[in-house]
Amino acid sequence: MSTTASPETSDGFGVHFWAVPHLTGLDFDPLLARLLHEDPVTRVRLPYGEGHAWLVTRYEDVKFVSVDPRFSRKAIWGREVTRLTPHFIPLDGAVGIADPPDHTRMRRVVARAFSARALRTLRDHAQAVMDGLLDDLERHGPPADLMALVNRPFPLTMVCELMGVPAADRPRMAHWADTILSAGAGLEASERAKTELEQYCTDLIDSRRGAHRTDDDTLAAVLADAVEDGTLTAHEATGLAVLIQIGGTHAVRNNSANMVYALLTHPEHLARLRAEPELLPQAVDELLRYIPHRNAVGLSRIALADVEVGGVLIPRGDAVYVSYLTANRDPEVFADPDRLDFDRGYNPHIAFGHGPHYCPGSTLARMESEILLDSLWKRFPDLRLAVPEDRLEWQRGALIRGPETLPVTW
Ligand code: FLV
Ligand code: FLV
Repeated sequence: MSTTASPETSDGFGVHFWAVPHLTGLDFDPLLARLLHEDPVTRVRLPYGEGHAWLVTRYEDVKFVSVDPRFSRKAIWGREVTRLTPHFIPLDGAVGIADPPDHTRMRRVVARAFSARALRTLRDHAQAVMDGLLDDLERHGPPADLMALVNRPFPLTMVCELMGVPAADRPRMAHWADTILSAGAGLEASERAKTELEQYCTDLIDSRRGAHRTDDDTLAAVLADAVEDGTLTAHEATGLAVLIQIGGTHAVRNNSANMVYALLTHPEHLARLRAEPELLPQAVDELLRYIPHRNAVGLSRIALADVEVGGVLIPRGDAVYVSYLTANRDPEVFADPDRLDFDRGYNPHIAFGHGPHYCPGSTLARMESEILLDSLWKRFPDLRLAVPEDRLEWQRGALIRGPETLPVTW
């Protein structure tokens, strides 16, 4: 067995030890890039958990694994699959680790709240929230940390209003989301945050149960109704709420900050977008494709049978990860994949995942990023970084990548 410590060497049995590096900016993980081109179905070992897991990186193979029912999310529960974090994120039985038909039943409950139609009615409100935050930014004056003043509060406010989390509880919500979605907070702090958020969501949903509610269209009320009528167990409702809150708070904050950073550091793209605002939806989709959203990989699946993927036999019982990041850079699907190209006509990216676990909040996330990018430069046409690019600090131990702060001036 090799004893070299390089993160890019395998152990002699074809298992790559993935000592996830501290990446800055929008740099693409070099190991991931190499695997996509040289070893597209391979095995990796991550810092926590046990043993190794398969890693699938090509677009078509990633889609295949994401939809084939022979790869189960449910079967990872209780297994110490090699992973990026000391703790395991979803609650037991939560939607992220459920398979159809239970999974379908859980998703159906929240689908209406996230439908394009429901979100169209939220759009005016979202714009008003953004305008209020930009008022605050203007009052603060330059230089200002966009992360603290805009990118954090905007998605936090939106998902909390959707769920029915009162304003006074939102700082705690942000803390829980950041602590749970981190590999650096330590096992104890992460587990405590999980327990506290679980209790909070249980109480929030409970508070909506059986009440004679009028005019309560919050997601907490929808979940409470589903518990009342027997569609969901109380624990399933809580598990859904927890994943929606942490994703809606933390992932959108970071991803949208990376979009702002991408535009601030690609002046030609920014100029183009400002000259042709109708490009915005297409530009947001290209940014979603291009931005390396996360470090390493998130949740695995277990092969319930021997399955061949990309010409490699994955034995029954083995854990399998997919990388949506590499799929989005696959040259078989995307011409010149490492280029940010707002004119990309064909862009079937899978930044929100694929198959049954496709992000239920994708429409909300897209809308938030569109409003953010549209409003920011309309209001502050000279917005620019307040420090040199190489002085920006990037979050350490992150699952979802993003800047620590985003100091801007105008
Ligand atoms: O919700 C999940 C998620 C969100 C995200 O923004 C990035 C991810 O990698 C994930 C994930 O892996 C699993 C989720 O349930
Ligand atoms: O990033 C992860 C993640 C994000 C999320 O919003 C929900 C999740 O369950 C997860 C997860 O399980 C693992 C991640 O790395």
